[in-house]
Amino acid sequence: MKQSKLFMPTLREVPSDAEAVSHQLLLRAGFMRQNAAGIYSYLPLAKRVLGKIETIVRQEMEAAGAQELLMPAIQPAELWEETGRWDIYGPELMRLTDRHDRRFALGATHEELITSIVRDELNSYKKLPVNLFQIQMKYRDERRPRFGLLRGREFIMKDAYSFHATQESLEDEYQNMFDAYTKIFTRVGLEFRPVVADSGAIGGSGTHEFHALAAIGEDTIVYSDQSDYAANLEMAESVDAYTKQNQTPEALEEVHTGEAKTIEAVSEVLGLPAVESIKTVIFKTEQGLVMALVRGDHEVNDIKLKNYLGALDITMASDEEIEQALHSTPGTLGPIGAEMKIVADYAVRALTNAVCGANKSETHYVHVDPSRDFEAEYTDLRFVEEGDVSPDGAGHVKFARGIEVGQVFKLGTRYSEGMNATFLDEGGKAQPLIMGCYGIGVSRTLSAVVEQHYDERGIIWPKAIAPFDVHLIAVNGKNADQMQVAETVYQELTDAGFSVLFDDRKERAGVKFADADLIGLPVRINVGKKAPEGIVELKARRGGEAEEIEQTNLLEAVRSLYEGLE
Ligand code: 9G3
Repeated sequence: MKQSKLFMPTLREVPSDAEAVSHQLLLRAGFMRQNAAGIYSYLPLAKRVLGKIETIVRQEMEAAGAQELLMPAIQPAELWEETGRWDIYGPELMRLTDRHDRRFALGATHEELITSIVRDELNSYKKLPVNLFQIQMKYRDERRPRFGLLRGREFIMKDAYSFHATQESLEDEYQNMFDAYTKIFTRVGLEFRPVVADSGAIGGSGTHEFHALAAIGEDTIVYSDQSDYAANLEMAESVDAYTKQNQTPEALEEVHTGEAKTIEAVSEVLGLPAVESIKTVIFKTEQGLVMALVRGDHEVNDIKLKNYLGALDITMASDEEIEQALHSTPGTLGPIGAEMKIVADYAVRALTNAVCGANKSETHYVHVDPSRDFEAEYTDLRFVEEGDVSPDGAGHVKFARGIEVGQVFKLGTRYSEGMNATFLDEGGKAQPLIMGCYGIGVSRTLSAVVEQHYDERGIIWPKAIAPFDVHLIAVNGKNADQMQVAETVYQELTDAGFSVLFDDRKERAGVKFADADLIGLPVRINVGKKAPEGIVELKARRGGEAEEIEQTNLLEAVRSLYEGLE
Protein backbone atom coordinates (compact mmCIF):
# COMPACT_ATOMS: atom_id res chain seq x y z
CA MET A 1 0.00 0.00 0.00
CA LYS A 2 1.41 3.43 -0.87
CA GLN A 3 1.32 5.76 2.15
CA SER A 4 0.64 8.73 -0.13
CA LYS A 5 -2.75 7.14 -0.71
CA LEU A 6 -3.45 5.92 2.85
CA PHE A 7 -6.21 7.67 4.80
CA MET A 8 -4.23 8.12 8.02
CA PRO A 9 -4.84 11.55 9.54
CA THR A 10 -1.99 11.81 12.10
CA LEU A 11 -1.97 14.47 14.82
CA ARG A 12 1.08 16.30 16.10
CA GLU A 13 -0.47 17.14 19.47
CA VAL A 14 -1.91 14.83 22.13
CA PRO A 15 -5.65 15.47 22.41
CA SER A 16 -6.20 17.07 25.81
CA ASP A 17 -9.10 14.85 26.92
CA ALA A 18 -7.25 11.63 26.15
CA GLU A 19 -5.82 10.30 29.43
CA ALA A 20 -5.00 6.70 28.47
CA VAL A 21 -1.83 6.16 26.42
CA SER A 22 -3.69 3.92 23.97
CA HIS A 23 -6.36 6.58 23.48
CA GLN A 24 -3.71 9.25 22.78
CA LEU A 25 -1.66 7.10 20.43
CA LEU A 26 -4.59 5.68 18.45
CA LEU A 27 -5.87 9.23 17.87
CA ARG A 28 -2.45 10.70 17.06
CA ALA A 29 -1.47 7.84 14.72
CA GLY A 30 -4.69 8.23 12.73
CA PHE A 31 -6.16 4.86 13.75
CA MET A 32 -9.47 6.23 15.00
CA ARG A 33 -11.61 9.30 15.44
CA GLN A 34 -14.32 10.05 18.01
CA ASN A 35 -17.82 10.76 16.69
CA ALA A 36 -19.49 11.19 20.08
CA ALA A 37 -18.68 10.36 23.71
CA GLY A 38 -17.66 6.72 23.76
CA ILE A 39 -18.40 6.29 20.04
CA TYR A 40 -15.57 5.96 17.50
CA SER A 41 -14.79 5.38 13.86
CA TYR A 42 -12.09 2.82 13.17
CA LEU A 43 -9.98 4.25 10.33
CA PRO A 44 -8.17 1.97 7.84
CA LEU A 45 -5.15 1.20 10.06
CA ALA A 46 -7.36 0.25 13.03
CA LYS A 47 -9.71 -1.72 10.78
CA ARG A 48 -6.75 -3.83 9.65
CA VAL A 49 -5.76 -4.54 13.25
CA LEU A 50 -9.37 -5.40 14.18
CA GLY A 51 -9.50 -7.76 11.24
CA LYS A 52 -6.40 -9.61 12.45
CA ILE A 53 -7.70 -9.85 16.03
CA GLU A 54 -11.07 -11.10 14.82
CA THR A 55 -9.39 -13.68 12.58
CA ILE A 56 -7.44 -15.04 15.57
CA VAL A 57 -10.62 -15.12 17.67
CA ARG A 58 -12.53 -16.88 14.89
CA GLN A 59 -9.76 -19.43 14.32
CA GLU A 60 -9.54 -20.39 18.01
CA MET A 61 -13.31 -20.41 18.57
CA GLU A 62 -13.85 -22.67 15.53
CA ALA A 63 -10.92 -24.86 16.58
CA ALA A 64 -12.75 -25.22 19.90
CA GLY A 65 -15.87 -26.38 18.04
CA ALA A 66 -17.95 -23.20 18.23
CA GLN A 67 -20.01 -22.07 15.23
CA GLU A 68 -20.24 -18.46 14.11
CA LEU A 69 -23.58 -16.77 13.52
CA LEU A 70 -24.70 -13.14 13.49
CA MET A 71 -27.64 -11.91 15.56
CA PRO A 72 -29.39 -8.56 15.26
CA ALA A 73 -28.09 -5.62 17.29
CA ILE A 74 -31.74 -4.47 17.62
CA GLN A 75 -33.57 -6.74 20.07
CA PRO A 76 -37.33 -6.86 20.75
CA ALA A 77 -38.13 -5.66 24.28
CA GLU A 78 -40.42 -8.67 24.79
CA LEU A 79 -37.43 -11.00 25.07
CA TRP A 80 -35.89 -8.87 27.83
CA GLU A 81 -39.26 -8.78 29.56
CA GLU A 82 -39.36 -12.57 29.66
CA THR A 83 -36.22 -12.60 31.86
CA GLY A 84 -37.18 -9.45 33.74
CA ARG A 85 -34.05 -7.68 32.57
CA TRP A 86 -35.99 -4.99 30.69
CA ASP A 87 -36.75 -3.49 34.10
CA ILE A 88 -33.56 -4.53 35.92
CA TYR A 89 -31.34 -2.48 33.65
CA GLY A 90 -31.69 1.29 33.73
CA PRO A 91 -30.42 3.91 31.29
CA GLU A 92 -27.34 1.80 30.53
CA LEU A 93 -29.54 -0.33 28.25
CA MET A 94 -30.07 1.80 25.14
CA ARG A 95 -33.65 1.56 23.89
CA LEU A 96 -35.60 2.77 20.88
CA THR A 97 -39.04 2.47 19.34
CA ASP A 98 -39.79 1.73 15.69
CA ARG A 99 -42.30 3.47 13.43
CA HIS A 100 -45.11 1.33 14.87
CA ASP A 101 -44.06 2.34 18.39
CA ARG A 102 -42.78 -1.15 19.13
CA ARG A 103 -39.99 -1.13 21.77
CA PHE A 104 -36.47 -2.43 21.14
CA ALA A 105 -33.12 -2.55 22.95
CA LEU A 106 -29.77 -1.97 21.31
CA GLY A 107 -27.93 -5.20 22.13
CA ALA A 108 -25.79 -4.87 25.25
CA THR A 109 -25.47 -8.65 25.26
CA HIS A 110 -27.42 -11.50 23.68
CA GLU A 111 -28.44 -14.10 26.28
CA GLU A 112 -32.16 -13.55 25.63
CA LEU A 113 -31.79 -13.38 21.85
CA ILE A 114 -29.75 -16.56 21.47
CA THR A 115 -31.94 -18.47 23.95
CA SER A 116 -35.04 -17.49 21.98
CA ILE A 117 -33.45 -18.87 18.80
CA VAL A 118 -32.30 -22.14 20.42
CA ARG A 119 -35.58 -22.80 22.28
CA ASP A 120 -37.51 -22.57 19.01
CA GLU A 121 -35.09 -24.68 16.96
CA LEU A 122 -33.40 -27.24 19.23
CA ASN A 123 -35.20 -29.70 21.48
CA SER A 124 -33.32 -32.99 21.68
CA TYR A 125 -30.37 -33.94 23.89
CA LYS A 126 -28.92 -35.55 20.77
CA LYS A 127 -28.25 -32.08 19.34
CA LEU A 128 -26.37 -30.97 22.48
CA PRO A 129 -23.90 -29.52 23.31
CA VAL A 130 -23.73 -26.61 20.92
CA ASN A 131 -21.68 -23.41 21.14
CA LEU A 132 -22.74 -20.46 19.00
CA PHE A 133 -20.73 -17.20 18.75
CA GLN A 134 -20.82 -13.87 16.99
CA ILE A 135 -18.55 -10.85 16.59
CA GLN A 136 -20.70 -7.74 16.70
CA MET A 137 -21.15 -4.18 17.91
CA LYS A 138 -22.56 -3.94 21.45
CA TYR A 139 -24.25 -0.93 23.01
CA ARG A 140 -24.07 0.11 26.66
CA ASP A 141 -24.83 3.69 27.61
CA GLU A 142 -21.97 4.08 30.11
CA ARG A 143 -22.45 7.03 32.42
CA ARG A 144 -18.81 7.98 31.98
CA PRO A 145 -17.29 6.63 28.76
CA ARG A 146 -13.53 7.16 28.95
CA PHE A 147 -10.07 5.95 27.98
CA GLY A 148 -11.07 5.67 24.33
CA LEU A 149 -11.95 2.11 23.29
CA LEU A 150 -11.32 0.84 26.83
CA ARG A 151 -14.77 1.98 27.99
CA GLY A 152 -16.94 2.93 25.04
CA ARG A 153 -20.69 3.06 24.52
CA GLU A 154 -20.47 1.16 21.25
CA PHE A 155 -17.84 -1.58 21.17
CA ILE A 156 -17.03 -4.81 19.37
CA MET A 157 -17.54 -8.01 21.33
CA LYS A 158 -17.16 -11.67 20.50
CA ASP A 159 -19.95 -13.25 22.50
CA ALA A 160 -20.52 -16.98 22.61
CA TYR A 161 -23.30 -19.04 24.20
CA SER A 162 -23.18 -22.78 24.84
CA PHE A 163 -26.12 -25.11 25.55
CA HIS A 164 -25.85 -28.40 27.44
CA ALA A 165 -27.92 -31.33 28.68
CA THR A 166 -25.76 -31.81 31.79
CA GLN A 167 -23.71 -29.74 34.23
CA GLU A 168 -20.71 -31.94 33.42
CA SER A 169 -20.97 -31.02 29.75
CA LEU A 170 -21.04 -27.32 30.71
CA GLU A 171 -17.96 -27.78 32.91
CA ASP A 172 -16.13 -29.36 29.94
CA GLU A 173 -17.08 -26.48 27.62
CA TYR A 174 -16.12 -23.91 30.25
CA GLN A 175 -12.62 -25.40 30.37
CA ASN A 176 -12.58 -25.64 26.56
CA MET A 177 -13.38 -21.90 26.27
CA PHE A 178 -10.88 -21.10 29.05
CA ASP A 179 -8.17 -22.83 27.01
CA ALA A 180 -9.28 -21.15 23.77
CA TYR A 181 -9.08 -17.73 25.48
CA THR A 182 -5.58 -18.51 26.72
CA LYS A 183 -4.54 -19.23 23.12
CA ILE A 184 -6.28 -16.09 21.77
CA PHE A 185 -4.74 -13.66 24.25
CA THR A 186 -1.33 -15.28 23.83
CA ARG A 187 -1.52 -15.00 20.04
CA VAL A 188 -2.53 -11.32 20.05
CA GLY A 189 0.51 -10.60 22.22
CA LEU A 190 -1.17 -9.69 25.51
CA GLU A 191 0.34 -10.24 28.94
CA PHE A 192 -2.78 -11.44 30.76
CA ARG A 193 -4.02 -13.36 33.80
CA PRO A 194 -7.24 -15.34 34.21
CA VAL A 195 -8.74 -14.43 37.58
CA VAL A 196 -11.58 -15.78 39.68
CA ALA A 197 -14.34 -13.18 39.40
CA ASP A 198 -17.68 -12.34 40.91
CA SER A 199 -20.61 -13.78 38.99
CA GLY A 200 -22.37 -10.44 39.52
CA ALA A 201 -25.95 -9.79 38.56
CA ILE A 202 -25.81 -12.17 35.64
CA GLY A 203 -26.33 -15.11 37.99
CA GLY A 204 -25.00 -18.60 37.57
CA SER A 205 -22.07 -19.73 39.68
CA GLY A 206 -18.51 -19.69 38.54
CA THR A 207 -16.85 -17.16 36.35
CA HIS A 208 -13.36 -16.14 35.40
CA GLU A 209 -12.23 -12.84 33.92
CA PHE A 210 -9.21 -12.50 31.68
CA HIS A 211 -7.28 -9.35 32.52
CA ALA A 212 -4.58 -7.62 30.52
CA LEU A 213 -2.14 -6.20 33.08
CA ALA A 214 -1.88 -2.44 32.59
CA ALA A 215 -1.57 0.57 34.89
CA ILE A 216 -4.68 2.15 33.31
CA GLY A 217 -6.77 -0.93 34.16
CA GLU A 218 -9.93 -0.15 36.15
CA ASP A 219 -9.89 -3.48 37.99
CA THR A 220 -7.58 -4.54 40.79
CA ILE A 221 -6.19 -8.04 40.40
CA VAL A 222 -4.99 -9.90 43.46
CA TYR A 223 -2.32 -12.50 42.73
CA SER A 224 0.03 -14.68 44.72
CA ASP A 225 3.75 -14.06 44.47
CA GLN A 226 4.37 -17.81 44.68
CA SER A 227 1.56 -19.54 42.74
CA ASP A 228 -0.85 -18.92 39.86
CA TYR A 229 -3.62 -17.95 42.26
CA ALA A 230 -5.31 -14.79 40.96
CA ALA A 231 -8.67 -13.23 41.72
CA ASN A 232 -10.54 -10.01 41.14
CA LEU A 233 -10.22 -7.87 44.29
CA GLU A 234 -13.98 -8.25 44.80
CA MET A 235 -13.62 -12.02 45.07
CA ALA A 236 -10.16 -12.55 46.57
CA GLU A 237 -10.64 -14.49 49.83
CA SER A 238 -9.02 -13.40 53.04
CA VAL A 239 -7.64 -16.24 55.13
CA ASP A 240 -9.08 -16.74 58.64
CA ALA A 241 -5.64 -16.91 60.18
CA TYR A 242 -6.63 -15.13 63.36
CA THR A 243 -5.99 -16.47 66.83
CA LYS A 244 -8.11 -15.15 69.71
CA GLN A 245 -6.19 -12.52 71.64
CA ASN A 246 -5.19 -14.06 74.97
CA GLN A 247 -6.28 -11.14 77.13
CA THR A 248 -8.91 -11.72 79.78
CA PRO A 249 -12.05 -9.83 78.72
CA GLU A 250 -12.69 -6.95 81.12
CA ALA A 251 -16.16 -5.71 82.00
CA LEU A 252 -18.00 -3.84 79.22
CA GLU A 253 -17.90 -0.09 79.81
CA GLU A 254 -19.46 2.96 78.12
CA VAL A 255 -17.12 5.88 77.45
CA HIS A 256 -17.87 9.40 76.31
CA THR A 257 -16.11 10.03 73.01
CA GLY A 258 -17.48 13.45 72.10
CA GLU A 259 -17.31 14.49 68.46
CA ALA A 260 -15.11 11.53 67.48
CA LYS A 261 -16.94 9.69 64.67
CA THR A 262 -14.28 7.94 62.58
CA ILE A 263 -12.29 4.89 63.62
CA GLU A 264 -9.14 7.04 63.60
CA ALA A 265 -10.70 9.79 65.75
CA VAL A 266 -12.16 7.33 68.27
CA SER A 267 -8.87 5.42 68.45
CA GLU A 268 -7.14 8.77 69.04
CA VAL A 269 -9.50 9.77 71.85
CA LEU A 270 -9.23 6.37 73.56
CA GLY A 271 -5.55 5.89 72.84
CA LEU A 272 -6.29 2.51 71.28
CA PRO A 273 -5.04 1.31 67.85
CA ALA A 274 -7.59 0.91 65.03
CA VAL A 275 -6.91 -2.86 64.96
CA GLU A 276 -8.62 -3.08 68.37
CA SER A 277 -11.81 -1.47 67.16
CA ILE A 278 -14.85 -2.75 65.28
CA LYS A 279 -16.04 -0.87 62.19
CA THR A 280 -19.81 -0.97 61.72
CA VAL A 281 -21.40 -0.38 58.29
CA ILE A 282 -25.13 -0.75 57.58
CA PHE A 283 -26.23 -2.05 54.18
CA LYS A 284 -29.61 -2.38 52.54
CA THR A 285 -30.72 -5.28 50.34
CA GLU A 286 -34.11 -6.44 49.14
CA GLN A 287 -34.09 -8.53 52.35
CA GLY A 288 -33.85 -5.40 54.56
CA LEU A 289 -31.03 -3.81 56.57
CA VAL A 290 -27.87 -5.74 57.43
CA MET A 291 -25.07 -4.75 59.81
CA ALA A 292 -21.59 -5.56 58.55
CA LEU A 293 -18.67 -5.65 61.02
CA VAL A 294 -14.98 -5.62 60.15
CA ARG A 295 -11.88 -4.87 62.18
CA GLY A 296 -11.16 -1.14 62.37
CA ASP A 297 -8.23 -1.29 59.94
CA HIS A 298 -10.11 -3.32 57.30
CA GLU A 299 -12.72 -2.40 54.66
CA VAL A 300 -16.08 -4.12 54.09
CA ASN A 301 -16.22 -5.94 50.75
CA ASP A 302 -19.81 -5.31 49.72
CA ILE A 303 -19.65 -7.89 46.91
CA LYS A 304 -18.68 -10.60 49.41
CA LEU A 305 -21.56 -9.49 51.65
CA LYS A 306 -23.99 -9.54 48.70
CA ASN A 307 -22.86 -13.03 47.70
CA TYR A 308 -22.99 -14.25 51.33
CA LEU A 309 -26.56 -13.00 51.65
CA GLY A 310 -27.51 -14.21 48.16
CA ALA A 311 -28.90 -10.72 47.65
CA LEU A 312 -29.83 -9.41 44.20
CA ASP A 313 -28.83 -5.86 44.96
CA ILE A 314 -26.92 -4.17 47.77
CA THR A 315 -26.49 -0.50 48.67
CA MET A 316 -25.39 1.54 51.70
CA ALA A 317 -28.29 2.28 54.05
CA SER A 318 -29.19 5.95 54.28
CA ASP A 319 -28.74 7.89 57.52
CA GLU A 320 -32.52 8.05 57.88
CA GLU A 321 -32.87 4.28 57.55
CA ILE A 322 -30.07 3.84 60.11
CA GLU A 323 -31.62 6.39 62.49
CA GLN A 324 -34.95 4.60 62.23
CA ALA A 325 -33.47 1.15 62.89
CA LEU A 326 -30.78 1.91 65.47
CA HIS A 327 -31.79 5.32 66.86
CA SER A 328 -28.21 6.35 66.21
CA THR A 329 -26.12 7.75 63.41
CA PRO A 330 -22.93 6.63 61.65
CA GLY A 331 -19.92 7.19 63.89
CA THR A 332 -21.37 5.66 67.05
CA LEU A 333 -22.97 2.54 65.55
CA GLY A 334 -22.28 -0.90 66.99
CA PRO A 335 -23.56 -4.48 67.21
CA ILE A 336 -24.40 -4.55 70.95
CA GLY A 337 -28.17 -4.46 71.35
CA ALA A 338 -28.67 -3.92 67.61
CA GLU A 339 -31.97 -5.41 66.43
CA MET A 340 -30.85 -6.52 62.95
CA LYS A 341 -28.95 -9.22 61.12
CA ILE A 342 -25.24 -8.94 61.92
CA VAL A 343 -22.58 -10.38 59.62
CA ALA A 344 -18.99 -10.05 60.80
CA ASP A 345 -15.58 -10.72 59.29
CA TYR A 346 -13.49 -13.50 60.86
CA ALA A 347 -10.98 -10.95 62.17
CA VAL A 348 -13.66 -9.46 64.46
CA ARG A 349 -14.17 -12.80 66.22
CA ALA A 350 -10.52 -12.84 67.33
CA LEU A 351 -10.79 -9.47 69.06
CA THR A 352 -11.30 -8.92 72.77
CA ASN A 353 -11.38 -5.76 74.87
CA ALA A 354 -12.29 -4.02 71.63
CA VAL A 355 -14.01 -0.70 70.92
CA CYS A 356 -17.29 -0.21 69.10
CA GLY A 357 -20.10 2.35 68.89
CA ALA A 358 -22.77 2.19 71.59
CA ASN A 359 -25.67 3.26 69.34
CA LYS A 360 -25.82 6.34 71.50
CA SER A 361 -24.59 9.80 70.54
CA GLU A 362 -20.98 10.56 71.50
CA THR A 363 -20.72 7.18 73.21
CA HIS A 364 -18.66 4.06 72.55
CA TYR A 365 -18.11 0.76 74.37
CA VAL A 366 -14.68 -0.44 75.44
CA HIS A 367 -13.68 -3.94 76.63
CA VAL A 368 -16.01 -5.44 74.02
CA ASP A 369 -15.76 -9.21 73.70
CA PRO A 370 -17.60 -10.31 70.51
CA SER A 371 -18.37 -13.82 71.71
CA ARG A 372 -19.72 -12.46 75.01
CA ASP A 373 -21.42 -9.24 73.94
CA PHE A 374 -23.25 -9.93 70.67
CA GLU A 375 -24.38 -12.60 68.23
CA ALA A 376 -23.06 -12.46 64.66
CA GLU A 377 -22.68 -14.68 61.62
CA TYR A 378 -18.97 -14.90 60.80
CA THR A 379 -17.62 -15.07 57.26
CA ASP A 380 -14.91 -13.66 55.00
CA LEU A 381 -16.20 -10.12 54.65
CA ARG A 382 -13.25 -7.85 54.03
CA PHE A 383 -11.18 -6.73 51.07
CA VAL A 384 -7.82 -8.50 51.08
CA GLU A 385 -4.75 -6.27 51.34
CA GLU A 386 -1.32 -6.47 49.75
CA GLY A 387 0.91 -8.72 51.82
CA ASP A 388 -1.94 -10.88 53.12
CA VAL A 389 -1.31 -14.62 53.08
CA SER A 390 -2.39 -15.99 49.68
CA PRO A 391 -5.70 -17.92 49.98
CA ASP A 392 -4.04 -21.00 48.48
CA GLY A 393 -1.42 -20.83 51.21
CA ALA A 394 1.40 -20.21 48.72
CA GLY A 395 3.20 -16.96 49.41
CA HIS A 396 1.55 -13.59 49.84
CA VAL A 397 -0.75 -11.56 47.62
CA LYS A 398 0.18 -8.57 45.51
CA PHE A 399 -2.08 -6.16 43.60
CA ALA A 400 -1.98 -5.28 39.90
CA ARG A 401 -4.25 -3.18 37.70
CA GLY A 402 -6.08 -5.10 34.99
CA ILE A 403 -8.14 -4.38 31.88
CA GLU A 404 -10.89 -6.98 31.63
CA VAL A 405 -10.64 -8.26 28.05
CA GLY A 406 -12.56 -11.51 28.43
CA GLN A 407 -14.99 -13.31 30.69
CA VAL A 408 -16.29 -16.88 30.86
CA PHE A 409 -19.49 -17.68 32.76
CA LYS A 410 -21.31 -20.80 33.88
CA LEU A 411 -24.87 -19.52 33.49
CA GLY A 412 -26.75 -22.66 34.49
CA THR A 413 -30.47 -22.37 33.81
CA ARG A 414 -30.81 -18.66 34.72
CA TYR A 415 -32.03 -17.80 31.20
CA SER A 416 -33.47 -21.10 29.96
CA GLU A 417 -35.86 -21.35 32.94
CA GLY A 418 -36.90 -17.73 32.61
CA MET A 419 -37.58 -18.29 28.90
CA ASN A 420 -38.83 -21.88 29.04
CA ALA A 421 -36.04 -23.09 26.79
CA THR A 422 -36.10 -26.85 27.31
CA PHE A 423 -34.84 -30.01 25.62
CA LEU A 424 -36.15 -33.56 25.80
CA ASP A 425 -33.75 -35.76 27.76
CA GLU A 426 -33.13 -39.47 27.07
CA GLY A 427 -36.26 -40.30 29.00
CA GLY A 428 -38.27 -37.92 26.82
CA LYS A 429 -38.69 -35.53 29.77
CA ALA A 430 -38.45 -31.77 29.14
CA GLN A 431 -35.46 -30.26 31.00
CA PRO A 432 -34.19 -26.66 31.04
CA LEU A 433 -31.11 -26.17 28.87
CA ILE A 434 -27.91 -25.61 30.88
CA MET A 435 -25.95 -22.65 29.50
CA GLY A 436 -22.56 -21.01 29.48
CA CYS A 437 -21.56 -17.68 27.97
CA TYR A 438 -18.16 -16.34 26.96
CA GLY A 439 -17.18 -12.81 25.95
CA ILE A 440 -14.10 -11.11 24.51
CA GLY A 441 -13.87 -7.35 24.17
CA VAL A 442 -12.38 -7.20 20.66
CA SER A 443 -12.06 -3.41 20.42
CA ARG A 444 -10.96 -3.28 24.06
CA THR A 445 -8.29 -5.91 23.27
CA LEU A 446 -6.93 -3.65 20.52
CA SER A 447 -6.48 -0.85 23.08
CA ALA A 448 -5.11 -3.17 25.75
CA VAL A 449 -2.41 -4.34 23.33
CA VAL A 450 -1.37 -0.71 22.79
CA GLU A 451 -1.31 -0.13 26.57
CA GLN A 452 1.25 -2.93 26.80
CA HIS A 453 3.21 -2.22 23.60
CA TYR A 454 4.45 1.34 23.14
CA ASP A 455 7.42 3.58 23.83
CA GLU A 456 7.99 7.33 23.89
CA ARG A 457 7.86 7.43 20.07
CA GLY A 458 4.62 5.54 19.58
CA ILE A 459 2.96 2.14 19.20
CA ILE A 460 4.94 -1.10 18.81
CA TRP A 461 2.49 -3.65 17.32
CA PRO A 462 3.03 -7.36 17.97
CA LYS A 463 3.56 -8.85 14.50
CA ALA A 464 0.43 -11.03 14.68
CA ILE A 465 -1.93 -8.05 14.62
CA ALA A 466 0.15 -5.19 13.10
CA PRO A 467 -1.74 -3.33 10.33
CA PHE A 468 1.16 -4.10 7.96
CA ASP A 469 4.27 -6.27 8.40
CA VAL A 470 6.87 -3.91 6.92
CA HIS A 471 7.25 -0.13 6.76
CA LEU A 472 9.31 0.66 3.64
CA ILE A 473 10.57 4.25 3.58
CA ALA A 474 12.05 6.04 0.58
CA VAL A 475 13.99 8.54 2.70
CA ASN A 476 13.88 11.20 -0.04
CA GLY A 477 10.64 10.85 -1.98
CA LYS A 478 11.99 13.26 -4.60
CA ASN A 479 15.04 11.14 -5.40
CA ALA A 480 14.43 8.94 -8.46
CA ASP A 481 17.13 6.39 -7.53
CA GLN A 482 15.73 5.86 -4.03
CA MET A 483 12.19 5.60 -5.33
CA GLN A 484 13.25 3.12 -7.96
CA VAL A 485 15.03 0.85 -5.48
CA ALA A 486 12.14 1.18 -3.05
CA GLU A 487 9.64 0.17 -5.77
CA THR A 488 11.71 -2.94 -6.50
CA VAL A 489 11.92 -3.85 -2.80
CA TYR A 490 8.18 -3.23 -2.42
CA GLN A 491 7.40 -5.62 -5.26
CA GLU A 492 9.83 -8.29 -4.05
CA LEU A 493 8.52 -8.29 -0.44
CA THR A 494 4.89 -8.16 -1.55
CA ASP A 495 5.46 -11.10 -3.92
CA ALA A 496 7.04 -12.96 -0.97
CA GLY A 497 3.80 -12.51 1.00
CA PHE A 498 4.65 -9.58 3.28
CA SER A 499 2.14 -6.75 3.64
CA VAL A 500 4.13 -3.57 3.05
CA LEU A 501 3.29 0.06 3.74
CA PHE A 502 5.47 2.06 1.33
CA ASP A 503 6.11 5.63 2.45
CA ASP A 504 6.40 7.23 -1.00
CA ARG A 505 5.45 10.69 0.25
CA LYS A 506 7.42 13.76 -0.63
CA GLU A 507 7.83 14.61 3.06
CA ARG A 508 11.02 15.43 4.98
CA ALA A 509 12.84 12.33 6.29
CA GLY A 510 12.24 13.40 9.89
CA VAL A 511 8.49 13.45 9.37
CA LYS A 512 8.60 10.01 7.73
CA PHE A 513 10.64 8.43 10.52
CA ALA A 514 8.47 10.02 13.22
CA ASP A 515 5.26 8.79 11.57
CA ALA A 516 6.75 5.31 11.16
CA ASP A 517 7.66 5.20 14.87
CA LEU A 518 4.17 6.43 15.77
CA ILE A 519 2.33 3.81 13.65
CA GLY A 520 4.59 1.06 14.99
CA LEU A 521 4.92 -1.54 12.23
CA PRO A 522 7.26 -4.34 13.35
CA VAL A 523 9.90 -4.15 10.56
CA ARG A 524 11.44 -0.99 9.06
CA ILE A 525 13.38 -0.65 5.81
CA ASN A 526 15.00 2.69 4.91
CA VAL A 527 16.00 3.23 1.29
CA GLY A 528 18.39 6.20 1.47
CA LYS A 529 21.65 7.64 0.11
CA LYS A 530 23.30 4.24 -0.41
CA ALA A 531 20.44 2.98 -2.59
CA PRO A 532 22.45 3.43 -5.79
CA GLU A 533 25.07 1.06 -4.28
CA GLY A 534 22.30 -1.45 -3.60
CA ILE A 535 22.53 -0.92 0.16
CA VAL A 536 19.43 -0.39 2.34
CA GLU A 537 18.85 -0.19 6.11
CA LEU A 538 16.84 -2.78 8.03
CA LYS A 539 15.68 -2.57 11.64
CA ALA A 540 12.98 -3.80 14.01
CA ARG A 541 10.62 -1.17 15.51
CA ARG A 542 11.21 -2.65 18.97
CA GLY A 543 14.82 -1.79 19.89
CA GLY A 544 17.62 -3.11 17.76
CA GLU A 545 20.05 -1.05 15.72
CA ALA A 546 19.57 -0.44 12.00
CA GLU A 547 21.89 -2.63 9.96
CA GLU A 548 22.98 -2.12 6.35
CA ILE A 549 21.87 -4.93 4.05
CA GLU A 550 22.77 -5.72 0.44
CA GLN A 551 19.54 -5.37 -1.50
CA THR A 552 20.13 -8.84 -2.96
CA ASN A 553 20.07 -10.36 0.57
CA LEU A 554 17.19 -8.24 1.81
CA LEU A 555 14.33 -10.77 1.51
CA GLU A 556 16.28 -13.36 3.52
CA ALA A 557 17.23 -10.76 6.12
CA VAL A 558 13.61 -9.56 6.44
CA ARG A 559 12.40 -13.14 6.81
CA SER A 560 14.83 -13.96 9.61
CA LEU A 561 14.29 -10.62 11.40
CA TYR A 562 10.49 -11.02 11.15
CA GLU A 563 10.72 -14.62 12.35
CA GLY A 564 12.42 -13.57 15.55
CA LEU A 565 9.90 -10.87 16.48
CA GLU A 566 7.19 -11.38 19.10
C1 9G3 B 1 -27.16 -5.01 29.92
C2 9G3 B 1 -26.30 -3.91 30.07
C3 9G3 B 1 -25.02 -4.08 30.51
C4 9G3 B 1 -24.55 -5.36 30.83
C5 9G3 B 1 -25.41 -6.46 30.69
C6 9G3 B 1 -26.71 -6.29 30.23
C7 9G3 B 1 -22.80 -6.75 31.53
C8 9G3 B 1 -24.89 -7.78 31.01
C9 9G3 B 1 -23.02 -9.15 31.73
C10 9G3 B 1 -22.71 -9.86 30.44
C11 9G3 B 1 -22.37 -11.29 30.61
C12 9G3 B 1 -21.87 -11.97 29.37
C13 9G3 B 1 -22.32 -12.61 27.08
C14 9G3 B 1 -20.87 -12.38 26.72
C15 9G3 B 1 -19.98 -12.40 27.92
C16 9G3 B 1 -20.48 -11.52 29.04
N1 9G3 B 1 -23.26 -5.52 31.28
N2 9G3 B 1 -23.60 -7.84 31.41
O1 9G3 B 1 -25.58 -8.81 30.90
F1 9G3 B 1 -28.42 -4.81 29.48
CL1 9G3 B 1 -26.89 -2.36 29.63
O2 9G3 B 1 -22.77 -9.31 29.39
N3 9G3 B 1 -22.73 -11.77 28.23
